[in-house]
Amino acid sequence: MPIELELARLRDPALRPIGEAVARGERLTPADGLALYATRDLLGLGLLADFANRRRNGDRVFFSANQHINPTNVCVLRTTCVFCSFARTPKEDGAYTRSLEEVYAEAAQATGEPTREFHIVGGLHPKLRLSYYTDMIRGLRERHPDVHIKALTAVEIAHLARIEKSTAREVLLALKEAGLTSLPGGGAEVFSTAVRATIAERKLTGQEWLEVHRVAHQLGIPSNCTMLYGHVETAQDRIEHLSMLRELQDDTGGFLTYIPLAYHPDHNELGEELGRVGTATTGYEDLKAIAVGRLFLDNIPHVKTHWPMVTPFLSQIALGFGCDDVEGTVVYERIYHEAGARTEMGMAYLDLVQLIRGAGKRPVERDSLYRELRETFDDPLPPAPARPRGLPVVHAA
Ligand code: V47
Repeated sequence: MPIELELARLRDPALRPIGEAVARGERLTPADGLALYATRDLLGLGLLADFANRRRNGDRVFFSANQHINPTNVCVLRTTCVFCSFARTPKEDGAYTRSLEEVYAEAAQATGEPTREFHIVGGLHPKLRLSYYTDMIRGLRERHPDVHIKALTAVEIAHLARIEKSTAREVLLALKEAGLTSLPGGGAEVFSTAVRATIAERKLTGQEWLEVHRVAHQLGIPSNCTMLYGHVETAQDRIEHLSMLRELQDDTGGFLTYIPLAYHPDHNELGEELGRVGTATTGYEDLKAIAVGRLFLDNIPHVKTHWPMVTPFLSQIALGFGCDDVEGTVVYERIYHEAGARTEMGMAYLDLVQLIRGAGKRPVERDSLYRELRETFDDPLPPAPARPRGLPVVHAA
């Protein structure tokens, strides 16, 4: 049945011409993007984004059975990335660096579970070499041959290239050879030089982040992309960021999904400075971030809602605001929980299925490359992943 866009339901006159462009399948301009951010007609914005999403994905919503693993929180940018609550200096309380055996022990939770992806990101450790990561990937592949490995943000890739006095291309080739499937989208934050100078001084520049992803795509490594919103950035900064992602995607087609990341202000310097401790983004902002992403990024196939950050409740509503993908089972989430997220550490497989169904959508289990694995959930389901509640054993760096 063809889907219809009821333009008469738009209350904001500024949305009308944009709605007509969306109905015709035309690309939105930066001025359109700014108007989308400016509108107070949240339901009108959602209507447009839902239309764009349904045209592409119907009522299907993807999810994956994944496990997040963070091998170290020691980070050379500890004092300059002021929005991050996860990083530690080597001697700071709570600093940890896993041995490979500890990583394998954490990953062993996947045995007998329907895990399809390890999502591995961490700090920029001053001493860990590329071989630590290639050995880790090989070891995980040997132990879990069916599990894809999505590992290391562009920032970590660039850091390893510096440590090895090599290039991002060489690092990516070595990781691919070891068994890497794809790159996660973290570290993008907001590309604006002024914003980076405030929140992430000394982190690689936006252009450098994009270049690592360009090279990955050229090497046949697909990746995700993100934008960290809800701190000091303006609507103009956000649209410039999205425009740069869209431009790279026009060139390479290598981005699989876009994930807007809601800034969490607890236990970090920026939150204190902004007087925002205990005050995360609002549901209104979160839904706008999803909807504008869906409408502006017309060439990125998927838009994912990250339930650990915005709550499963809001993620379910986001499925009606342009989102076709939900973060997976996760198992143990550290980065946002350090920053004050009050959600569970992980979500059971069946709960994800129910979350999606409860929004009137059709759940589709996927792998890291968005190959469809399972659409029927009425037969006996695989066992739900365990939900660890305590902190796993760590040793100081
Ligand atoms: O780059 C750090 C963000 C990112 C905070 O590719 C924070 O599927 C909010 O890469 N408040 C890392 N955000 C996470 C990441 C990711 C997450 C989900 C899915 C995917 C994917 C990738 O976490 C960092 C940064 O942008 N972050 N600190 C904070 N206080």
